[in-house]
Amino acid sequence: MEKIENERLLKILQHFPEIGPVSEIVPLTSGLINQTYKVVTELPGQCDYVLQCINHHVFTNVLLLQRNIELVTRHIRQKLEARGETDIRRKVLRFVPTEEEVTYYFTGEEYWRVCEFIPRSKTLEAVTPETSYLVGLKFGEFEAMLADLPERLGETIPDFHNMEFRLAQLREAVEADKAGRLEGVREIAEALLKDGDDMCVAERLYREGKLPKRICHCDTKVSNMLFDEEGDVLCVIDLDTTMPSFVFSDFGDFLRSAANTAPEDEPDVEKIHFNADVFRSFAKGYLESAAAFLTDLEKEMLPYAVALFPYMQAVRFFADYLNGDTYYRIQYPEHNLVRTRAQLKLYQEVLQATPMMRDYIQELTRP
Ligand code: GN1
Ligand code: MG
Repeated sequence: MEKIENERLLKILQHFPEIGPVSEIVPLTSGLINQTYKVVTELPGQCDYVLQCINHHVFTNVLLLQRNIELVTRHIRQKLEARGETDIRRKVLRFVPTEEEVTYYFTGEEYWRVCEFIPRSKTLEAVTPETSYLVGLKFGEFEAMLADLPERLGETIPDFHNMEFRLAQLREAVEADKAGRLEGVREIAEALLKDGDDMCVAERLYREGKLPKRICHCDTKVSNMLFDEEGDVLCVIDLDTTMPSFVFSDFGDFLRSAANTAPEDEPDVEKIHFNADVFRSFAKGYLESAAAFLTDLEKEMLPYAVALFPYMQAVRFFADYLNGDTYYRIQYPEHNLVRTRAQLKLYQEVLQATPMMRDYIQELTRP
């Protein structure tokens, strides 16, 4: 890293008094939204840290964001303590206070925060049926632990997983055609809009009072979970989008990445299939820890959740493509279009797997 950049980051770190002398700051490349670094400290026995610049164009209300995160981590820590858990430092994130006793520092332009780096932990980039069972258990437990959080959380991104809202954004993008890209990809817009009504069923049931919102993680990819050296799950990370949502968010979005046989931006759609084994083991783990608080309707609608997320992601990627790539970081000019096609293909594969998923969920939830 450049010397000037390094000095700038060191200055920011000075506002977090508990951090001792730093020997190195290393960029951590992951995530499409926030800029993240590992801060290696000098003294033996002192933990390392993760320094992050919060993308406040995405998370416009940083106060609300950090309040949510503080409430969530405190609640989980209390639960872990209450059940006599050991090594809690590695099982829930801890954010470091600034000299003002808040968990973010504002430079006048940017918001920064620091959390402890969890030692001897790793992320997995892909899952096997075995690991997806463990991840299912853990995300189900995460929701279960937060089911009795007394405080109300705000929406860190308003309408984040609101399908009606995402479709409205797509319609606007089609209408405006800001980047002049619609010609030639019109059939994608049509394919997406044709299924719009079906995919908005959760929002309608919510208005009718038939579906609840609960506190969900809303970014349940496998890379947002830390494992220890033995391959056991340690802790859930990336809590930025933890907010009230349908439980479909956590169930569906996990399988969107984990049960895809190819990356989310695979250019060759023939490689994209839905991995039924990953689905089954994740569903089994998830329902083992979440079934107790889910309603029958929520359980019955889990296959819908699995279709909803590739569909929603296709809508979001495509709207961003039409808008001229203003939201997702891209690596090449057509990246968002490639991502859209890949998600659309996954959506179609999931629809074909729906009868199988229905049978399996029924089997798991039969009294
Ligand atoms: C973004 O930054 P990252 O990779 O955690 C996005 C998710 C998308 C994902 C697609 C705040 O997540 O909703 O599913 O990209 N997060 C936000 O890769 O928009
Ligand atoms: Mg994220």
